[in-house]
Amino acid sequence: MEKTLIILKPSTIQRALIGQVIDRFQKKGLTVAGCKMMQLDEQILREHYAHLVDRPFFPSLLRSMQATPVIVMALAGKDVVAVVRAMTGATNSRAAAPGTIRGDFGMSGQENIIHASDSVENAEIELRRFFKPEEIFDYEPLTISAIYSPDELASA
Ligand code: IDP
Ligand code: MG
Repeated sequence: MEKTLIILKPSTIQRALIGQVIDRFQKKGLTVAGCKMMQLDEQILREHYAHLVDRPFFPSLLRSMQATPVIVMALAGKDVVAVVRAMTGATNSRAAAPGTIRGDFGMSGQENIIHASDSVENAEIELRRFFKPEEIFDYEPLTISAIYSPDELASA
């Protein structure tokens, strides 16, 4: 099954929204394949946000992502990378559509609740960045046959 990385950002920890955010993914039918809390350091953030290191807001983003520990999660499901990005919404929470996580829970471009991998290729890289192989689990929940049709499962 395809997997993606999400990070519950420090503002989500501070605002006690962990449960509500995870609840959305579970209700959608996605499987939690990995989950842990960690304190991010500057080195991993410079790697993870390499496309942004030259932007003026980067120092602020670094501080924000280190304000508290974060929760990193691996989610599994058919087409999960695209599904989770759609559920996440636009980067700026004020522009994110209602019904998306950022659209429903945030008011900021920086403090935008979660990170979600933006492509299958990046999901693989990012999962390796934040998890050891043995921290990601391949198991099938008992509900799986009520979530997908047999042909969807066979091609997942
Ligand atoms: P994404 O999280 O929607 O994939 P990216 O462009 O990859 O968006 O940016 C990574 C993170 O950097 C964002 O989630 C947000 O926290 C922060 N960020 C992006 N653009 C801005 C900005 O213009 N101002 C402040 N923070 C920003
Ligand atoms: Mg991004």
